[in-house]
Amino acid sequence: MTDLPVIKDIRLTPVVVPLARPMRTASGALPDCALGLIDIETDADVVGQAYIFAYTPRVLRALESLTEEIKDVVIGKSIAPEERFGDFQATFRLLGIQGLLGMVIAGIDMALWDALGKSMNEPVCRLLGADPRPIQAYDSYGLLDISADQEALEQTVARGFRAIKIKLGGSDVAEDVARTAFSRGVVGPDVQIMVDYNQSLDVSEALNRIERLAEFDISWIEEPVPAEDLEGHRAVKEASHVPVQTGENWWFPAGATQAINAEASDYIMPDIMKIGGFTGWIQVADVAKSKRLPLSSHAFVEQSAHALAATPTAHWLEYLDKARPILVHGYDLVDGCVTARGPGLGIAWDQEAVNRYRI
Ligand code: SMN
Ligand code: MG
Repeated sequence: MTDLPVIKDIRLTPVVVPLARPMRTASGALPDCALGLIDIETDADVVGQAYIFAYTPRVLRALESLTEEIKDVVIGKSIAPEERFGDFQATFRLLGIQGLLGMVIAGIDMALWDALGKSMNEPVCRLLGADPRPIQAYDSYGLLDISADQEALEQTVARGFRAIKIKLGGSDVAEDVARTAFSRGVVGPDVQIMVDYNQSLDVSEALNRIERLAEFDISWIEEPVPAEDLEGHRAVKEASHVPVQTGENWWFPAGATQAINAEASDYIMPDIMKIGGFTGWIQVADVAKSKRLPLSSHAFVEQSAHALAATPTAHWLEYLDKARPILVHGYDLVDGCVTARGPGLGIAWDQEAVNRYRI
């Protein structure tokens, strides 16, 4: 057996890319998309690449300089992702790794898995023990504009999506009902509809609104109350006939385990960045398997297609295609599904676009 490539350098390139559909939520808007592109140079003919999602351009420069400050922890060592994750955990045990530091560590983890896949000429999912397979995907919308979004929803159905997610909240229940009725009217009875409150309600208001939406056949209600309110999520879950979904704001497997043990939701949807890259994800996928919890992804179309392929309780992939503007080839929808490809994550930066969107 030959030795693994050794890490020579790591950098994060901050970009702000346009969103095909700028997104409004009950807890703030995303007019465009702030990404950190991570490149890991090795001593072999392999560059590990992955991106992280910064939510706001305000933190991109901090992420760039954090990457510069912490890269020496792993430079000179092999690209073995789980070992390098352990190095970071040990280095920052006293500080803790949530927040911006955790985002960089997770990004480096994903780029290391990409490098490992490329060095073996295999897709990342195969390193996790699974062949690429089609994962059912839903189209992800923000707060709908009823006067303008009909055509977009029709296109969603025409493209073959069998589910959509819409954002609700931020105003009164009448508006929620109007948006949900409008969506159901456009997509018809055969397309599933999930709704996302982005943490904007309290328990009693959540139950009130679920009642009002009952007639529209909702497949899940997401983050009805603040993400850290595990008791609140559990209270909604116990009283609701609509399954409760949450997880995009759980930090690392420890955060996920806490929420799962609190029985906070019927379904779970870790974010592959906040959960700690592939190294964090596979631990949570294991817990989900033992508890038989349907597990969906959050954003990160490409990384999630690999992770969900290796997730025994894989449920839905969120098709929030935010990195496409800086990729040579995005991940397309085929028959309502997305399938991972290799080698590695099967992505490459479109250098001209990166130069254009770099801040
Ligand atoms: C969401 C919020 C913020 C950025 C991206 C996505 C959202 C979702 O909660 O689940 O799509
Ligand atoms: Mg959400």
